[in-house]
Amino acid sequence: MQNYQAAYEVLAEALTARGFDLEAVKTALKNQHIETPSWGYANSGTRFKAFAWPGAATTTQQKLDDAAMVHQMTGIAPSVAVHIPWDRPKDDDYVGMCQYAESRGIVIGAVNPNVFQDDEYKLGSLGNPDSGVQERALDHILECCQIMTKVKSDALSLWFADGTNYAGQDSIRGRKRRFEEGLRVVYEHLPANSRMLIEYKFFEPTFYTTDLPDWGTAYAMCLKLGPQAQVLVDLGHHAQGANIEQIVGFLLDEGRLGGFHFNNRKYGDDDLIVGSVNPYELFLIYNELTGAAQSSDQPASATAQKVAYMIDQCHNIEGKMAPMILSVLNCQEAYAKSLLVPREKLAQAQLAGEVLEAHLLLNEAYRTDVRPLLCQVREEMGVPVDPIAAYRASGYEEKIRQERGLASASGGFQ
Ligand code: PSV
Ligand code: MN
Repeated sequence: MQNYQAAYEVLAEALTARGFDLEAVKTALKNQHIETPSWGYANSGTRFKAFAWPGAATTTQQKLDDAAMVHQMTGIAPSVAVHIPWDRPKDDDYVGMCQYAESRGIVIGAVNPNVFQDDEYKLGSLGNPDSGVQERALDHILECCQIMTKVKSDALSLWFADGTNYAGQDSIRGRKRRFEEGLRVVYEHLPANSRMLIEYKFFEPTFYTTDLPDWGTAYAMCLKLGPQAQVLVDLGHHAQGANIEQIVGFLLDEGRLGGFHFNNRKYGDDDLIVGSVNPYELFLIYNELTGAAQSSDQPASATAQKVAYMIDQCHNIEGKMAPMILSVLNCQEAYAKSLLVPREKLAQAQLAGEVLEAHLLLNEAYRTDVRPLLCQVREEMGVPVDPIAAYRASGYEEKIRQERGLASASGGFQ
């Protein structure tokens, strides 16, 4: 899309005629932020095989370098989530890690504790029947609360692999109570002005019960904990056919939508490129968010403006950097389309019971080719008009292949 100007002029005229404030739309797009995950730059894959990608990051410095490059190409990915201990720095120099990120033009975002990879966690972490293991998990999460302060993060992002595989394996109510107690202690240790994001997942790695299986359970926990606890929606963590935009709308209206892990799925927790399977769903999710942000409804509007937009992907065969850039761009495109929903007209059609008209109005926005608009926005932001082409032409991929080679393991910050 190098010669996009003529198409942009036509689109700009059409949007202005439809009553949109083009400058406001462009400003919103320039302020969009999508956080990328440090682990998305390393080798990962399925439980059957993780195919090593030449040049994939192994150290946290490399992951931060890669995240900085994604930001350089897109202009809207200024932060990176870290996973502890995958990103644990040498001598626990978290301040140094934070400074390194800043020197690369990005900041550290959500801190993700890991209470699922060690042998002790075979029967769970906070939900484990063994109080010693519960304590160990708690200690690690509390350490992550301290790390948040060192890396200037305001989000503790919690996901638990806890659950059971067999009926009778453990007490369902007992595990619930252990979770309530553990999360309560974590909540008390949250740094001031920070949030705890509780991510749910309906199955995997456990297959009979999962302790936090759905948004309702996560929401109930948040209600018990307090206002600093909010729900994190990972797009791959629902049963087939679940209406995610409805979950988003509900949580926004309750002031409890904290953040997203964007990815896409066809069957299970597939962790594919955002928007690659169901771009319409992505648009409908953004439509809820933008509709709430633009409304005067509280707490929905304020909540929508503080949502942490994060990617959680696992690339196995498609490369690392270019797919990450594509995910960021797909979020940008969905957001742009959601900004083109005529909110007042839509509300009128809804109130009048004009079912087809309301549906058509929404779909008109979805069908708008916003690519020339996004090119113009990128031009004005001083980033490449075609970020993937620019990345390919940059020589970065060749450079990291040469410097890093082919590695399957992943280390921390050296
Ligand atoms: C679990 O499937 C998950 O979505 C959680 O967010 C983890 O932190 C992440 O994937 C990485 O394993
Ligand atoms: Mn996730």
